[in-house]
Amino acid sequence: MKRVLRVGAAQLGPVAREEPRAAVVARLLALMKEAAARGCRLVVFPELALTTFFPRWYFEEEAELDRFFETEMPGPDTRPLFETAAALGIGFYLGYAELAFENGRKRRFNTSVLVGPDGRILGKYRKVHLPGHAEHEPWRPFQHLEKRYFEPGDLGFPVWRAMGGVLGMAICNDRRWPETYRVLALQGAEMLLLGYNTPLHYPPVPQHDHLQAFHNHLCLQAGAYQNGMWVVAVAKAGKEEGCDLLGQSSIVAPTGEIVAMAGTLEDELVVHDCDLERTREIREHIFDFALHRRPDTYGPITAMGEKDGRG
Ligand code: CDT
Repeated sequence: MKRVLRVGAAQLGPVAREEPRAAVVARLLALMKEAAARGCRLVVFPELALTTFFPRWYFEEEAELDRFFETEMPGPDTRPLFETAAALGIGFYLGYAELAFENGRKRRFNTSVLVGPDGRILGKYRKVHLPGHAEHEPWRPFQHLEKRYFEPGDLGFPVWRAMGGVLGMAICNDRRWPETYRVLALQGAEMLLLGYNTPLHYPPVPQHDHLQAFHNHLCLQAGAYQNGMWVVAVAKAGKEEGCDLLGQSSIVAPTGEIVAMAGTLEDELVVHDCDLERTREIREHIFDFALHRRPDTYGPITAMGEKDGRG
């Protein structure tokens, strides 16, 4: 018997630095309504979906940085997303910059939430693998200051039983790390929801620029196949403030096949009927974890060492 979750991957085109939240939310609402009209029960938006990809700038003033962050979710600008989701009976994943006040201090995370079809937050994820650099590097044509502007996520990789399946979340650079998928798969995740902002130009290793699209699919397809899970990966795409961002928003089956992909670098919805039962084809055979894994030999993966920069 099939267990189908119809999902929409809601790619966004560029968001301008001065574009107001309300304008972006209007774009997200249009995609959400289209997803609901096409029968989706879940719609996935990109990483840091409410603003331009601001880590590309070095800000001297904290107030300049603060304006890209949300102090509450939902807040006044984002509440229409939650209300519309509830009215339409559709769940969603949304990436945003989170400013939290915890243990008496300001904390910043690159965050996503999973919202149920009743408009209530089911779960939160904070990006674990933060790429880029912490100091201003003026030699770069644009910055990638995620290590300056965010703390590494402190919530691990939880899974949620929702919408008839077991769902996990990750954000952008997390998709390049096999541990992300495996930790989720070991908890039974059947589908990974992931938003991303990937510049085509990587200043430290420009000889890889022509491989950005290949590396994107390489990671998504390997992660899906080796862990027998669906992957819904959604880009913010196109030329954003002079920086070219990869598109290619994709839905990948547990076999590693790309079953749907965006064809533009603009706001675009890609829909697929994901049969969550298909995870079994992989997990009960070639990658039957209980039968074939040898965790007794994998110790160095979780041991902290000098090469982690934390040992
Ligand atoms: N947003 C994000 O994580 N982007 C990175 C860019 C490459 S590393 C500077 C990515 O992994 O796509």
